[in-house]
Amino acid sequence: MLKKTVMASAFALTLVTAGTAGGALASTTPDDSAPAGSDAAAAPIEIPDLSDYTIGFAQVGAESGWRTANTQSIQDAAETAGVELLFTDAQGRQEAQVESIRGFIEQGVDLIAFSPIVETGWDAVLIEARDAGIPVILTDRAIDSEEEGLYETFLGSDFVREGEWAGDWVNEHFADADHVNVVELQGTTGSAPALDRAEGFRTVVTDEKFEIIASQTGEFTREGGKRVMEAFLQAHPEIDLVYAHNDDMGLGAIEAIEAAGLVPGEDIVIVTVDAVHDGMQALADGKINFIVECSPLLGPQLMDLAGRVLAGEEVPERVVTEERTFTQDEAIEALPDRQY
Ligand code: GYE
Repeated sequence: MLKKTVMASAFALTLVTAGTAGGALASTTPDDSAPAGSDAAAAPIEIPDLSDYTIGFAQVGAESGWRTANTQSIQDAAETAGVELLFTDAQGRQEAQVESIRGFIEQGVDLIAFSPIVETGWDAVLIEARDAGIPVILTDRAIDSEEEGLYETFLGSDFVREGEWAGDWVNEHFADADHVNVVELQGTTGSAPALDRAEGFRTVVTDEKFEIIASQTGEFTREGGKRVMEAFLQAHPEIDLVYAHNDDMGLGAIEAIEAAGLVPGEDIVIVTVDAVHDGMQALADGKINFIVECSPLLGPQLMDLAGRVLAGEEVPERVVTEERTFTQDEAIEALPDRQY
């Protein structure tokens, strides 16, 4: 079902700053070095006047705090650009997302953007878009395809790097430990962030003292994280570390840990990804121990890239969002100005 959002009048060349910690800053060259402890400088992103155009955006759903902030960012930036935005929510179902993309093609939108729920299974519909001459931009999540030229650019985080940063902290934190029992709450099965965050973590957490005793999807939701963590706690009396692929699942795990009479952040160390407000609060409160940021504020950059594509300009094939990590002290400092 298409929810049509008719946007307010256009503002030509409105300047929008990308925000404070982890604002959506563009970089075409991923920085593999360890993250700086301080905020990246906010670079202004120009949102172009797109009032002559219609863009279809097929969103994943509303599974997490991250997704809510991402949707808001895209809708706000579209409004600033004055573009007519056709926004759909697939409620986590790939078939629904494919259907909305087909709907956008039928309606003859000028550009399609979407965040692919899972990595595979997009060739047919993206070939249809290409045949119809409609450019596609991937935001947030990547696809895995042999087919060339299915999209103009992919704007989003480097999820492998996020997993590596989580793992680097874990290595340091448990430097003196003899044995560490790890449980992993994975994101949506087959999604780019779940696959890559699992991979990045394993690339750096290689010492044999670390044992991943359980790993299961919690679907990126709080409820899923809680349910899976309850089962983990029943099956495994000795859990030292929870690595959750997002804050929401980590927050669900906290509920399960507390219900089991244990103290999250002390009895069981918790590392998550996203750095949304509720996650940052839990970090500040000592219930989460470390968070790797994943910025959802992709709207301004998406409008910027859409404008360039629609103007027939070349755009980089990959635009990586700049991110950082947070310790407890850094979360306390960053929380008052946090945008999401
Ligand atoms: O980390 C998670 C969300 O694709 C980066 O999806 C996104 C992930 C994010 O549900 O919270």
